[in-house]
Amino acid sequence: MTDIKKLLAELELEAVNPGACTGEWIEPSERNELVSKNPSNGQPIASVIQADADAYEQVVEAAQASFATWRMMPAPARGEIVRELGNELRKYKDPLGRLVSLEMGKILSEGLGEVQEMIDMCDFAVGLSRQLYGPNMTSERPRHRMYEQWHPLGVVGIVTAFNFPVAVWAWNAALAAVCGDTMIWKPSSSTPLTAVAVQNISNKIMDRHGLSGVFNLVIGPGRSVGERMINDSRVPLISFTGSTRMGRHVAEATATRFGRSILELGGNNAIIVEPDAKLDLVLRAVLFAAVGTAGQRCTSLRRLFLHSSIADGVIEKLVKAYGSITSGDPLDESTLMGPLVNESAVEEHFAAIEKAKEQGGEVLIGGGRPDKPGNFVEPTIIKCSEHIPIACDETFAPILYVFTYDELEEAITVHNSVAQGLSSAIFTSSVYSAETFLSHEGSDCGIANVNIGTSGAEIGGAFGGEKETGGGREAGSDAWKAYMRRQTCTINWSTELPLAQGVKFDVE
Ligand code: UN1
Repeated sequence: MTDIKKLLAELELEAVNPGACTGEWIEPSERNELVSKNPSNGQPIASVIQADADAYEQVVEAAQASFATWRMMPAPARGEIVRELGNELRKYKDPLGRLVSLEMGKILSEGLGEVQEMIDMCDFAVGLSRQLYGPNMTSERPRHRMYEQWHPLGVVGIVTAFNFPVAVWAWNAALAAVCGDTMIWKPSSSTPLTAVAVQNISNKIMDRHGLSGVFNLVIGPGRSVGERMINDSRVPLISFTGSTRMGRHVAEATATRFGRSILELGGNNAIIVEPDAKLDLVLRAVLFAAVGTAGQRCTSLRRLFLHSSIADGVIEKLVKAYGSITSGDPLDESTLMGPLVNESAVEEHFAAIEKAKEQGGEVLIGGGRPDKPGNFVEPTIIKCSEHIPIACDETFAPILYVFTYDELEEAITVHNSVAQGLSSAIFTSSVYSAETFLSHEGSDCGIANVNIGTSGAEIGGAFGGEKETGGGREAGSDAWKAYMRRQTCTINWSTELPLAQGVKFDVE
């Protein structure tokens, strides 16, 4: 049993916490309390006073003011501060991982993994702080030099979802910080305490350097605080993780004011299993991707395409494995699946199962609600003889739709027929099948794996997807470029003024 009081104290959380911070915590004048509840039993953990318009204003002003000095600090010096943040997170990995599990409901190993993802991101950003490169181009004009450089962008708004309450902040914050941006984090209202805990940790580092206003926090409702931020022209970039419906709204709001957005929206991820696949790997990958995090990852496996020659055997083994999944307290080390985030997620889970049945799907296992308090559901497998309409929707729950196919090309066509395009995978030993899946006529997703499930990506790659997933890229590779502005510079060191394209424009 986790001693909740002790855990909160370790992370410097109170029973009631202020919900806005610039380094200094801000007490809003109105007392609008948000109670964070444990999704495993519905019990309150602690609460946060939500930010009001005044608190938001103070935070934006602080973020803008600190941008003026932060951007002038050499990037490797900013990297040094991010290195310290990574080290501090190493110290707090255990309690912070526990709090993620307690408040969000993912199992402890995944809660700890999420903090590790933050640490990895800090390490990555430290290296990057010496590599914010721009290329040199060869000029067509004599004694001219042309090159590209990158400048910090300004204040970045980071809107995160409940399912990765801290890692997705780190994807954005570590990059934005080394790029010279300051930022405002609006976490999900379902996970305010983890955000306060992370802010406490970053405050320690910034205090050490006499800095504030770089990492800022506003906790408050999307309809007031979130709306204010996405429409605020003082915030040139909004990085948004959440539903496709909200993402469309964010895209419109930012585009109207010529702001930028990074969108990480819904997925509808699938695995294709070829006849020559190593089935023991398939089984483990499917279980982790479909049942892990109770199906509440953007990368969770929702659709499984089995070649008809191996389908019956795989289904039989999967059903057996599902039967032995233990659900319960995510902090108990024997638990494999925790609860869903709230009661409406439970309702959506059952509504999707009902629709699937109406559309001809056959529930092979699951479909029920365990007899215990909390937002628990049974992980569910639904066999479908065709690609039914409900399989085109993303339901944030542990429901797996299973289909059979005969030709790989046919499976890829159906695979790509959904509106979302985040993560995808094929299991095969054949170079032909793997390369077909990875080719221009293969998977249309932002992430395409071979013999690895759809979830659990490393931070080193760019993370994100196509179509209704929003097109954004975060974390590794060159995702940092979205947090900076590009400048093309041409320098003439000759005594002439030749014009490009051979244009003559001389006065007598
Ligand atoms: C998300 O679900 O929003 O690839 C992020 C993964 C994790 C990140 C998921 N590294 O499953």
